[in-house]
Amino acid sequence: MAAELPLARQRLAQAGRVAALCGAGISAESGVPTFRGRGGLWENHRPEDLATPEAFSRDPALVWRWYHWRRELISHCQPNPAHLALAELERRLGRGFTLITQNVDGLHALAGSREVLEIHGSLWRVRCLGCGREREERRLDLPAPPLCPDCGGLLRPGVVWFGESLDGVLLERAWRAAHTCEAMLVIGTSAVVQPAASLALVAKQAGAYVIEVNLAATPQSGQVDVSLLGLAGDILPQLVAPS
Ligand code: BV8
Ligand code: ZN
Repeated sequence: MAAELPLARQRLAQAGRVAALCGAGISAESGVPTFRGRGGLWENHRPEDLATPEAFSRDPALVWRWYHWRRELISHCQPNPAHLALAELERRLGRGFTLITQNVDGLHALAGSREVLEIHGSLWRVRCLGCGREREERRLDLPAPPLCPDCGGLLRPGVVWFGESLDGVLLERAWRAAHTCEAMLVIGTSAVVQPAASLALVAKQAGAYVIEVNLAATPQSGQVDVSLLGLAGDILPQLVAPS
C-alpha cells in the first residue's frame, strides 16, 4: 500500500462533500482502450481526424465506423472495482458525492452509479444533424451512420468533439461540485483536455484535498495533495473501504 494511502483514506473519510473526476484510465482494467499512450485509441490516428465535427462532415462513414467499433468493443466490457468503489461512495454520501466523468463508455451507470455527469457525452446516445433530437441508441448492428426516424437526417455520436462546447448545465454542476467539495478524487486522466482538466485545480484552489490516482505522473501531479501511483482498480477500493 502506498505510504500516502492511509492519510488519503482518512481525509476522504472525513469529507462530507466529495467530487470525483474520471478519465479513460478508470475503464482501462475493464478492457476499454484509453486515448493516449501505447495501445491507445489515437496511436494510429490523430484525434483531429476522428473526434471533430469537421472529420464527421468530411467522412461520416469513417468516423461512425470508429465509434461503431468502440461501441461493439465496449458492449462486452464490465465495470471494474474502481467503478464499483465510486458507486459505493455515492450510496454512502448521497448528494454529498458528485461523479464527473470524461468517459463516454457508460460503465459508471453499469456499476450502479445513479448520478453521473457525462461531460463529454455518451457512446450510447446519438444526435440528429437535421432536427437536433438526441436519443439513446444501443443497437450494435449499425456499421454505417443511421438516419433519424423523425426527419431522415444523419445521426452522429452523442459525444463532445474537439472544438465543441460542453453541455452548459453539466459543466455548471461540475464547476459547482469542484468549488464546494472538501475532497476530490482525480482518477485515470492525463489531465490534458480542457475544460475538464481544470476542475481539479478549481477544487484545489477552493481548498479541497485533491487525491490523484494514476499509473504515472501527470502535468497536475505537482499541484495535487497526494498522487497515488497504481491501478485504479486496486487503489479505489482501498481508499473507499469502510474503516
Ligand atoms: C472546448 C470525444 C471550445 C469523445 C474528447 C489548443 C489547441 C486546440 C484545442 C485546444 C487547445 N487548448 C484547449 C483546447 C480545447 C480542447 C482541448 O482541450 N484540447 C487539448 C487536447 C489540448 N478542448 C475542447 O475542444 C473541448 N471543447 O474547449 O470547446 C469552445 C468553447 C466555447 C465555445 C465553443 C467551443 C472539448 C473536449 C472534449 C473532446 N472530446 N473525446 C470520444 O470520442 O470519446 S477528448 C478525449 O480525451 C476523451 O473524452 C477523454 O475523456 C479526454 C481526456 O483523455 P483521458 O480521459 O485523460 O484519457 P487518456 O488516454 O488521455 O489518459 C488515460 C490516463 O489514465 C493516463 O494518465 C494513464 O496513465 C491513466 N491510466 C491508464 N490505465 C490506468 C490509469 N490510471 C489508473 N489505473 C489504470 N488502470
Ligand atoms: Zn432528425
